[in-house]
Amino acid sequence: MVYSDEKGYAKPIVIRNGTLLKRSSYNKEEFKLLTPKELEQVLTVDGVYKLLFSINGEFPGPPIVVYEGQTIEVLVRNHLSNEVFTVHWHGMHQKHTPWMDGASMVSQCPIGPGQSFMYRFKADPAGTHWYHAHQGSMRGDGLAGPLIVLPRKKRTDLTRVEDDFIIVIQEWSRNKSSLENHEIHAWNMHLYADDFNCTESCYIVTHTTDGTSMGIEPFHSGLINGKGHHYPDKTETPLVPVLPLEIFKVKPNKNYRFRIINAATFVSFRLSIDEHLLRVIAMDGHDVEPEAVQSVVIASGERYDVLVQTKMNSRKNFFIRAESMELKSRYQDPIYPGVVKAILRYKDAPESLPDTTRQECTRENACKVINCPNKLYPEADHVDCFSVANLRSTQETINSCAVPVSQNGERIREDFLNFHFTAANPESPNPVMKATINGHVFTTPTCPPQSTYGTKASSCINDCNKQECLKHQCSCTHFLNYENTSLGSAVQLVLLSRDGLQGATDHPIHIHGHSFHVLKTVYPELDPTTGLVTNFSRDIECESETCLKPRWSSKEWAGGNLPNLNLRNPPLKDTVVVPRGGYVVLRFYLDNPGYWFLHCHMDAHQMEGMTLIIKEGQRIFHPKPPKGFPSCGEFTWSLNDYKDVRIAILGNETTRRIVMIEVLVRNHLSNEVFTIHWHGMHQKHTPWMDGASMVSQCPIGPGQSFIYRFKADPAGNHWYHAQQGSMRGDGLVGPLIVLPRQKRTDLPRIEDIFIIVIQEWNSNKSSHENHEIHAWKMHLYAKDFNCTESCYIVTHTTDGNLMGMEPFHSGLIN
Ligand SMILES: [Cu+2]
Repeated sequence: MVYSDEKGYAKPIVIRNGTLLKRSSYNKEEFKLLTPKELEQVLTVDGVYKLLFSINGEFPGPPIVVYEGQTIEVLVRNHLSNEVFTVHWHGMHQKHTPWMDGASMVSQCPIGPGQSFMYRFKADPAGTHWYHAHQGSMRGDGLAGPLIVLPRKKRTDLTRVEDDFIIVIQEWSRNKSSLENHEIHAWNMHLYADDFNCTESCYIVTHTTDGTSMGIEPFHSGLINGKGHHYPDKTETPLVPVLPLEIFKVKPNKNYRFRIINAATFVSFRLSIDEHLLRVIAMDGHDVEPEAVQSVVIASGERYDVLVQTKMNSRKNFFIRAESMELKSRYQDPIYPGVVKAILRYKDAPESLPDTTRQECTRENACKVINCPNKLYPEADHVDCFSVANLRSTQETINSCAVPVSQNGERIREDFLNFHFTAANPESPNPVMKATINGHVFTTPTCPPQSTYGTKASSCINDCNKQECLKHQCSCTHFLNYENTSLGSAVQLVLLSRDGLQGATDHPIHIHGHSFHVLKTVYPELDPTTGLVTNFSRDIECESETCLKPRWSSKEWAGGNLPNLNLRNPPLKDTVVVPRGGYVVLRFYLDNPGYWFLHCHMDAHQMEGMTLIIKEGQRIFHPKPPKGFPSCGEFTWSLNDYKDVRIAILGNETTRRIVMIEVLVRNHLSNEVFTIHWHGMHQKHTPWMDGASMVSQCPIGPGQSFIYRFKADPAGNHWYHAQQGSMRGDGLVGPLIVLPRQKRTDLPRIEDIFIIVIQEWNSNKSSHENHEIHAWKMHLYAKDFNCTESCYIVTHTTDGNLMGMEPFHSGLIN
């Protein structure tokens, strides 16, 4: 929570006695009331100070609204100090422009700090879509926004809509930035991440009603259009009631369209409006026959368009509410789910919070819920579940996008993809489980296959065929290869989530470059009274418990012949939830040559390896990228290449021994780029080895490597450190000691040499946050933005010079 004064200086906002106040002076404890206009400009989020990414100063990013078929042109400029990213246009088919898909290291290289990239593509298909960063976990901290493509032809089967609203819903990790969360996932520490110290109590994973693990990560807060409350203990009382919620203003007896986008990194939400029905009219942008429900369950990446008819006479406020799917503890005791709220405000309603509740579901008046993650709820919940496969495309949708069927009675190519957790060594007493597809942990290519041509393209890929992937887990660049399946033909995918683990869960699976028809969804067998899973679907057989090679339990079903597929009017989607122990059957036509990501939209799973690349059509059929399309890759030069440099360095002194320093730097970070500066080295004849980012070289991207090679000169105590943003402040440093050839003779004999690396340490904030804090001139307040105990006041040296511009936290030696 920050506001900018008229001079452009940012200042924090504090909460005193339930009121939001702004600090008006940096060297006094002085606060003033925020005007309503000022409050409107503040990103209050959930009331906690945290690094977030904004697009054009907005959070979520500004909506892009266009007409179907128009050319969208977006200039993306990266103003971050260390991070790279791309922007994926979720829902867009990118026909003829596969290199505009924004999948980092698949369609393009990421956009570096200070760089820009022009996206240009056709708005197709119409509907509610969105855009988000496709690099590390950055979309979770703000790099996302709505993308609405209006149809050229209006739907005729709907009543007149008074207004069109957008709901971007997401969870919000209040303690940690997405950069930290990413590393926490990589180290499998998310189970402990609520409070590593277990100060009050340790976090234990939660479950849905059918026993599936759901809260693998603790739920902190939820946001609707960037606003939300934190509910401690998950009860109905917010921590800071004064924080604004998003308000949707309506008039009585009208129809409103809500375009709901789940931008969460992890959480599925059950969304409803108190005392109002939702009429679902579209999913992932594609029209369906209207279906009235009490709530929709929306998973990460999905979109639902609903119509809401307002009451005849009302001057009230109603809650728009969404709940996470966690309903039971590990021990099957009921728990409170995470809650997100916004307000539906009727004309002339008071400016107060609603006092409404969600419809009580009873035997006489059961609640209809669409897209439950399970087949049914326990009997006592009185919830009627309705799968997305039960919805029907409108005739218009089917006319413009026919259901894929086999041509000339040939068998349809069919592939099974199991989204599960497997171990490289399942026999070990403590096997490390990784999110995989058919046992393949995805490794990112070191150059994007879509925009890389020639021999380089194959060297960027870690080939799965060279590995033993059939017996147990392997790590490689996993492809679903349709290269030899004719373009234009229909293909079928069977997506399942099957393993013997307690940790197994439902996965929202997203396919780039396509919308697909959902022909069937099957859930595992349940006990109707308890709602617990009793058996996985028997339609599928596995070769072992790990299930690397699933197949139909009945041979006649192969090749697209599974019974009870809806081939008449199935819904079209681009993201679909695969229930644990069940499966989803989908089809699409191979009509879009290119490389397309297929992955779980739960960020942690995607990052861990639940990803593959579809190769559609042979390379010669892929549209070539425009001239000057940026490239990236490794920089590994041979000693032979270094020969000329050596000659320059050595000159006539070829007889003398010269020490060359050779360091291979590999960037294993997910989002950050950096260079290494060799502080003290003269770099004579090798000025491009100085490691000054954007002076001597481009920074080293995530997954990339770079060989530094230079002469150790002069002798003495030197050091090396990252020269990018403020990263050296968080550990990218070390000593570089160059011993002299000739010993000093004027000193006594030395028994041992010690190195002391001394530095200050900011225990509250990462270098990334500090960098931004500086950029916004907020460091004077940074000790505690809330001034909880007292506000920080700048300190001075003995002669009165300003010294402690930033509060000193800790210091470290080595
Ligand atoms: Cu997943």
